Amino acid sequence: MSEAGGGRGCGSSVPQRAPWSLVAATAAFCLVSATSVWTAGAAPMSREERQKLGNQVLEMFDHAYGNYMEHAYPADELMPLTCRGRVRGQEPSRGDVDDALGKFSLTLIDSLDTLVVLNKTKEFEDAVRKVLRDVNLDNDVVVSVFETNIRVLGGLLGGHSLAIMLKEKGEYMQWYNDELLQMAKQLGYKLLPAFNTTSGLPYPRINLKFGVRKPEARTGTETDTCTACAGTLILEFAALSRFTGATIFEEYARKALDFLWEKRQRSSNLVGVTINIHTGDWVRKDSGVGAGIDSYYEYLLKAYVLLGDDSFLERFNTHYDAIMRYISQPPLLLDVHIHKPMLNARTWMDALLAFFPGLQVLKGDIRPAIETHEMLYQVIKKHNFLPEAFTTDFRVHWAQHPLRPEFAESTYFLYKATGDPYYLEVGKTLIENLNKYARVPCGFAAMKDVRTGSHEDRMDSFFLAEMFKYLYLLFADKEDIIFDIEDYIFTTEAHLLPLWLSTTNQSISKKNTTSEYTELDDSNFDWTCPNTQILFPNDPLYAQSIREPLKNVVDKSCPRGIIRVREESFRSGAKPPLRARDFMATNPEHLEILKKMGAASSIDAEDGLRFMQEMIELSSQQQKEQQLPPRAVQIVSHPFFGRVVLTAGPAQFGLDLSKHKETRGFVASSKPYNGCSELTNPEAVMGKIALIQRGQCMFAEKARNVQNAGAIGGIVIDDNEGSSSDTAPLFQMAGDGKDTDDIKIPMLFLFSKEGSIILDAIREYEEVEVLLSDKAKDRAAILKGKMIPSYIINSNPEMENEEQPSSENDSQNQSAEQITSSSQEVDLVDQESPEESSLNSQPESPSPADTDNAASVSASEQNSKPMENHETTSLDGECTDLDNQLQEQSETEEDSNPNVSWGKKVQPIDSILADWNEDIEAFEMMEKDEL
Ligand code: DMJ
Repeated sequence: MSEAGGGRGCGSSVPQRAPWSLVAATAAFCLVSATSVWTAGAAPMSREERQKLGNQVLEMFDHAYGNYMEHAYPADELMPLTCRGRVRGQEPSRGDVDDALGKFSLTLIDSLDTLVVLNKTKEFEDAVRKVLRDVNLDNDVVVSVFETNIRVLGGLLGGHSLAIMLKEKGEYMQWYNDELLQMAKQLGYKLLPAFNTTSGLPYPRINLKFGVRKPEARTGTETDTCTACAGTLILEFAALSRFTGATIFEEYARKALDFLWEKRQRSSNLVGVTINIHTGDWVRKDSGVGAGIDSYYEYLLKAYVLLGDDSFLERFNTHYDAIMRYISQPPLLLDVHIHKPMLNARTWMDALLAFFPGLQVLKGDIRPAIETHEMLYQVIKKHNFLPEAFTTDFRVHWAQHPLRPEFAESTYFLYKATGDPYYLEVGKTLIENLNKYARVPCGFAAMKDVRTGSHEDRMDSFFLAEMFKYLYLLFADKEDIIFDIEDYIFTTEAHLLPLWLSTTNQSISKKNTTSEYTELDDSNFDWTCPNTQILFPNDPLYAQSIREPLKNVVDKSCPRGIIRVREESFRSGAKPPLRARDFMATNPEHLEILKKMGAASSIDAEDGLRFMQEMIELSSQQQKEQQLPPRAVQIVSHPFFGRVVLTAGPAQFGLDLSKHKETRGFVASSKPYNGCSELTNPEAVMGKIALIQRGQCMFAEKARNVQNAGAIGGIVIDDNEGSSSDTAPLFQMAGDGKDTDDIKIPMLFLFSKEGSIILDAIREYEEVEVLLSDKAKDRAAILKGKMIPSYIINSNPEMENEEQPSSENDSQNQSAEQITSSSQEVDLVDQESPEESSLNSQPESPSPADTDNAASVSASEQNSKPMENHETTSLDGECTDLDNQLQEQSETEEDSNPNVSWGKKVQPIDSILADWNEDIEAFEMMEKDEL
């Protein structure tokens, strides 16, 4: 262990030792001590079961990595639905997401140190040889500086760190001569031109061959970057400098960090999401701990851990204090405005913030970490995965989930700190969900919509770099890992850098530090001292006691910290404040209260502020509520067996699938196909789900005609050729302006591309059975009582290979008899939840026919936005409508006002409320008019 640190004192009760020693070393201590004293709460997990889960993680990794190597390498990433490599330029552009792809075999490099952690030393040796033989870093391709740094530079350095460790052990990598480090250095020099700005903040993108600003570079005109993009370099750059002795990298990364620190909003000590790299002005002044900022905070604390430089700890503590003061509303973490930190900037949270509880563990602040983690876990339990964004009342805001690892990361660190077996059970659920819902024959596919269970043809490299590491480490004992993990620090991409770097080539450490530090008095650190009482609780039920009150938080309405406290005080008899949801324009008392809200008292002011916020939230909520969520059409007959899930639009009439059991039936085309007159083939659609073409009459008319013919449901297929839910926003089918209560059957809408999958399936297999539901069903439930091939049931991948149809023809020729003869009766007669089912529904290995079908499900890689999310375009990019509204408002404020103190909650509310006075007057006018 490095002797780094001796950080800022936190009062006499806390040792003058860097908090990082509370990271690896003490987390391990907690693990040992806590498990040995564990007496109640979650039942301890036996070593046998932990090993079983660890082995499951290994098998899953093999499935992901093996398919990448077999079907995608040397491409950057695997497309798991079409089972091929993603090559930039050969697929439709996905915008910024593609900036991670530099034609440098990204997934292989990102996986290097995972191989060693998972004890796959031989495979690591092979992988390193492949990187050295095949990877070219001199491609004419524009990549993200941030992504290239954390994934590729970090991957090479992590690989190098473990290669030299193995070499020293004397068995593997004996031939290794720092070749990965040389590549890392070459890449480091390629990234340096990005720093050619007066501020020292890097350009967000660089051309690997031509750098920036040359005409051939096709980049260098950008003016803005995200805070995390500029502030997540120090670990990799400092490691590169210290490994090689070339000081320039660490110097550049330090300069960028110094600049960000200088630009923090001085009264709130928060940073915004994006900054102008030339002027240093904040472009987006909202501030949270998720997208756009996350790893900036992470790297300040970890830079202190790795480099032992007090200034980083001091900066981190200052920011942390501000985060806990303004952003943290346990269990929520809500973005605020840097100039008006009492004002929430959003009513939703993003999935990237799930790393934060892990960082809080490293910091030693366990209680809020447990609370936020528990809240996130409940969201996961509701949707199987953490949606990219979810509202403060835990509804899905952006339904995608690209298999992000942040929650697994926090689970691992919380387990290390508390030793509470509860976190092992959490990890087990993550494993089960990945296998149940994301596993496909050729890897693991990102969720396109967690509500419907539909997939995207994408498996990001971070899934291999991070997810499998954290899950494996969660269940591993010390002896399961061939080196001491506590000698390393995890980068934001979970690459491992050795802590001994802190004592190597230290000469550069402070050379370029431009900031001056004012001593902050201890009150600034109330939130931040690692509290040994909390970190090493004697009470084995400590974590459980914190989780308990939050058990049902997701099922109830959002518990906003400030509101909760206020409400408690009103229980004592005083009149409760007027809430937006109760407001009635015709109630004079309400109008009177509203008027008073603009008055002098800070309590009234607070009520006024909240009322206005709630009004905004309420109106956006009401808008959303008029929109029904998307539905799922799942093909359940042979050979699909539930694997093909199509995202469908709902109807404002007919059976509501969210309230009723799903409808299952064979499909039949209606005649006439447009369904605009009485059907001429009622015998064909009777008892079936009718397929109808869009157009020529109202949706409701089509529904009535197929219902009259005896259909049990209807699917309207778009007549607009080539349309797809991948590229067009879904919509709901409206009624015809008349009473539609007579329509009793469920009706769903499919775009042409999705619809043609069903039509093709009919051509191919004649009998096609589908399930119409609000969410794709677990395959175990679908297959209940069915005769199914054993390769579907059997979870052993080798068995899959033995029994799967070996070619397209084999697959297609497989008759019903053949299926029956090689099948097992699944004896699950009545409805049973997927979780209860003993059927292990591992998917079979791919056959070309299967993957073709899967391919057409997600043929386009455009990110589609589910209906609920019409305002959201990108987590890293633009804001929501509400964001923009509030942002515009805050942009009129001065950039920084050192005279304003946000230290006390009451004071700023008055000044914030002044901004709302006009609105309140407008309200009064409006009410008068109505009266
Ligand atoms: C990873 O690439 C890194 O963890 C990064 O800091 C942000 N998140 C992605 C995975 O979600």
